[in-house]
Amino acid sequence: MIKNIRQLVIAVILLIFLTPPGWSQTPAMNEMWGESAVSVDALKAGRGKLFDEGNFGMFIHWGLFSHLGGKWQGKTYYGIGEWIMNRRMANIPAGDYQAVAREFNPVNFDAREIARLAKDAGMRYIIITSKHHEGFAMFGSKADPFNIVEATPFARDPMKELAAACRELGLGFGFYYSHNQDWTAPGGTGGPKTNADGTPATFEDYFYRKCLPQVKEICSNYGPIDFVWFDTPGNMEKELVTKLVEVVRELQPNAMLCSRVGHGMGDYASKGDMEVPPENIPGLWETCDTNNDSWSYAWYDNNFKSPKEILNRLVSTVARGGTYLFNVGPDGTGQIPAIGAQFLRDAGAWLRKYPQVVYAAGSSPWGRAMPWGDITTQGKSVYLSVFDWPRDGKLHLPGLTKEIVTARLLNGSRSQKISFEQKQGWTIFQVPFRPADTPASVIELTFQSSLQPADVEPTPGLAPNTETRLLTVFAEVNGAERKAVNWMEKFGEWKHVTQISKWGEGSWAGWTINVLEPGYYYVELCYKGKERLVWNISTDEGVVVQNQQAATEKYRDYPMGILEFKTGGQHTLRVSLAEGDPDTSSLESVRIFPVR
Ligand code: JFZ
Repeated sequence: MIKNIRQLVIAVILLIFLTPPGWSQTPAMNEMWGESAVSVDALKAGRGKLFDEGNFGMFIHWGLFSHLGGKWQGKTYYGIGEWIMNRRMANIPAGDYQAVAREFNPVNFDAREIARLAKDAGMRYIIITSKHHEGFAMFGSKADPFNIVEATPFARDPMKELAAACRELGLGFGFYYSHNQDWTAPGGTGGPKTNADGTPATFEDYFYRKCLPQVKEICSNYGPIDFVWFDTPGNMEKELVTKLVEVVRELQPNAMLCSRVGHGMGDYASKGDMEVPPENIPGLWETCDTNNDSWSYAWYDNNFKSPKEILNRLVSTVARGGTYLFNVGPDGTGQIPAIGAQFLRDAGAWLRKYPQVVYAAGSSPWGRAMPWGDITTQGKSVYLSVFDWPRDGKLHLPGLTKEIVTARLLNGSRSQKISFEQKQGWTIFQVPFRPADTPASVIELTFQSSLQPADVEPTPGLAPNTETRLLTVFAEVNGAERKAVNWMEKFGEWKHVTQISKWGEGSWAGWTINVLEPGYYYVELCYKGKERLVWNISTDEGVVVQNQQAATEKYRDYPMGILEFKTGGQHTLRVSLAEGDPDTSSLESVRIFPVR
């Protein structure tokens, strides 16, 4: 009992400590982060074509924090670099932080080079931090002297240069602006509580003296812009958010607002950071992701996503119906780290060969990713982007019920016809043993008319030559609780999963799968929990796999045993907790792969 109270107290302290200003860990979290769904009014209003069809943009986090690069007074702080000022990172007093501006001189900044990189990567627009939570304006501001033109030896307005460079190359352009959090402006959320003269500062002081005038500046001084990306609205009042929206609408009628402006007022939904959602989502939405772990430059962070991973995430985001905003972090000299830049160019080289897979492409009629890659559509064509090429000459596609007119393996402008057979609800393509291209090969299928979700039987398949993962998002749940959970891996690096816990008497999670070939399969469960757990997996054929394995507080795949499917065709599979704490035992997915 005492132990439990102690744990409760520790949990409450941790929760308070770990909740960033302007964020909330309550059930209203999605609303706080401005994730609420939005309609497609923007398209009707004539905005948003670039967003809707471009599908791929460059995000840039650049500010004073880039000069610090994850280090303060000789010590490295791991996590998202732009939060280094925060009390859970280096805890830098506002005055000390402001003094950093005197050292900030990004002489290697070359707007044309950055715009050229975005273009070469196949991105269609750039959205850059004009002011992040630190409160430092990366543009010349009359409203507040803490800006790059006035407070640094650099004394140039790099936003003018970047806006011009984007225009020159035909790229769209937009600004990120932290409207609620401002850690150096008196009255800003997370900022000093008193003005310079010692009088108490209110949020309105910050809003009317700095935020609103600066938003007018970014909407007036850089020509027509395509985006204003407000962030972390927190508890900001609707009246104030409305004022910002009105200013943007008046000064930049074609600019798209992301939902993080707050109060459901955006043109499109911004989904949780750093993730591609597992299921198709209707409407206009974007997922933002970063090229390494941090958003802003950090000296140690060279965990760059490979060209293959960039493309896989991009294609999957488009296949889910979204737009991919991919971030780079220039360093304190203004340069984008070379490895990240090269990987982007490599990804762009592939996109130039297969533009139809991404630009203006439609979502996958299957509604979820395939084990080998993902599917996008364009008119009467369907594109299978195969990132994990089969080794046995067979590519398996489950559930297609419409007649294929042609099937071709593309390689740039060349293509070769491939044959296929259809059985038990599967289409099996005969493909060369070697992939046609890297990091992904593309197969184009054409149909008499465009392929619709109604032309696909959505039951996931279990193919004999690849692993299949059954996610709890898609499970039928009986007597247990399914919920989406988020946590920080490093500080500010969010991970998101859907899990099933709170197992009651007789509760289970179930899936229907279409098994092409009967036989033996290894089955693993991905879960977290405490001590040792016993899970039970059973099929409609009466096959049972029950086993005990360890558990840790991190999700991990644990081998359970061999599962036999005695016959092919549709089967159901159920997972239940046989022994262990029903509350903390959390199932994330089931992994099945053939023995042979
Ligand atoms: C915010 C910022 O605090 C961060 O520094 C970065 O700019 C990022 C793009 O946006 O952080 C968030 C905001 C929302 C979520 C996660 C991190 N979210 O909805 O999961």
